[in-house]
Amino acid sequence: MKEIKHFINGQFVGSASGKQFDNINPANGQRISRVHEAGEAEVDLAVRAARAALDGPWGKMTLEQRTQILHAVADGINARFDEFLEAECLDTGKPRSLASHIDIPRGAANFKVFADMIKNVATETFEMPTPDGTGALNYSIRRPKGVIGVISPWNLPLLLMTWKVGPALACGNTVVVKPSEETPTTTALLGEVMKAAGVPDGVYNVVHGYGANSAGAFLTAHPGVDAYTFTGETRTGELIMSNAAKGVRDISLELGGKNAGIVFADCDLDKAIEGTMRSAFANCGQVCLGTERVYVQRPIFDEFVARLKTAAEGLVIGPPEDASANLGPLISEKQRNKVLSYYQQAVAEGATLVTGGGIPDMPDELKGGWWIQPTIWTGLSDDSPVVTEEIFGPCCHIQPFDTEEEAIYQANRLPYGLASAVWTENISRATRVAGQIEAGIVWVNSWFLRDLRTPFGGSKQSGIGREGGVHSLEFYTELKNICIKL
Ligand code: NAD
Ligand code: 6OD
Repeated sequence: MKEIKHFINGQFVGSASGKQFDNINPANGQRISRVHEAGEAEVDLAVRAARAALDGPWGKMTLEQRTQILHAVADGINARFDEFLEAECLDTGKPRSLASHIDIPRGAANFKVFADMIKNVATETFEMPTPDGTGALNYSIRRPKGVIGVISPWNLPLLLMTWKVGPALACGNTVVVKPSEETPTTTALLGEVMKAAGVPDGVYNVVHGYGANSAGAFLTAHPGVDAYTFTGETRTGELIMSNAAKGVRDISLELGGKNAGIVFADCDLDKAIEGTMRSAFANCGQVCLGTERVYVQRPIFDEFVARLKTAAEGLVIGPPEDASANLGPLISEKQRNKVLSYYQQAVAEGATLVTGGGIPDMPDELKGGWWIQPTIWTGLSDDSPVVTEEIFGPCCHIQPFDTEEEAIYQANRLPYGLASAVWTENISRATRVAGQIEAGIVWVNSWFLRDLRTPFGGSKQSGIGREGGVHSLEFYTELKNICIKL
């Protein structure tokens, strides 16, 4: 049986305690590998290695040397594209068509884009008059923040981990990464790529394990970490934030959402259906930016519901190796139980079940997997937990609205504020509505269209801080002003 070990100071090492856990394939419930679970000892070794590399070879490299190495990391991922693809699909069960277009290419791009960004973004200079007439010159320079703790989720494992590791390393930091216990493989594989690309030992470290009482908690309690960047549930973010408060460490939190899609009667309906299909069902609904609440203007409500139903029923449920499949399983039994409990609650509360609502009948060899039907409801009340809580499954509730004000009210009434999608061909309306939605990202006539130079993050309980473009440089560096009296 394949073993997945920690990657500490450039070496793959097992846990001193011998503790291991199973990594399960969500498509069939079978074991893929055994994963070493880090204790405090391994986390401490990883943090110390990261500190030594920061004070040593990595910290002494020129920007040009560092960014060349990060380009080599991106090239290394691309050179082993099929291995990364296979590993990501085994861990998550997601369709190959999805991972080959999004997860793996973005995993590589995250290194190149931020290596180029740090080389090309200027800092500030201010000339200043002084009473003696000689003046002063202020200029600012960026310095790495230090050792960064990166804690990542399972839904887009390589993409979301490198989205943080790429800019962190580009800015000259070193990292200790704790990937999700559900999806350890590509984060481990990246260790091999880092080594081959010439990344000095200790710059990129990986410790595996769970959150509470395990690697995640040990990492977020370790005093040797200077800042934490986290993607995951809002509740976990609160815990990490309180740990980071000790020692006044900085945090970047990308958390949960309950995102609204707003479909106006003047939209291009083909585009709105295609976009809502992706935003509700892509990655089996396990995308933080996904739309679980769809508000449709009354004149097109019935047609929208009928067309989304037809499209959802056309999704092909199947394992990654099935080239026609566009809906994989959920990540785990726990996640499926959670999603199914909302499916049951919706029916119990009197929802109209438009489609889905249960577990699909799968062939014998896939019956052990965490399959689930894409599901659409109408008719729930505003305060139903199905409409107010993040489900993170392939489902949405559709509700009619009449006025622009009502749609904006609906989008903003929950404590989350991550993303929204607005569908209208009226540019004035789009601009007006997008400006009033309380969310970090609003897409107009699209969804999950990403330009890595733009700010990304959530408002309200969906997060703290922005990453992407110069905003990543803000988080991963200390900006220092130097004032020279002339
Ligand atoms: P999660 O919070 O359960 O776990 C995320 C990571 O945190 C995992 O590595 C986990 O082991 C670790 N962790 C859990 N408890 C911990 C603790 N007490 N201390 C330290 N680490 C701990 O989230 P998940 O279930 O893996 O991911 C799904 C969630 O992530 C959803 O809520 C989704 O909306 C959110 N998400 C947000 C974004 C975003 O950009 N805003 C992106 C993707 C996912
Ligand atoms: O595209 C990104 O950079 C990003 N952070 C996406 C997040 C997706 C959430 O599931």
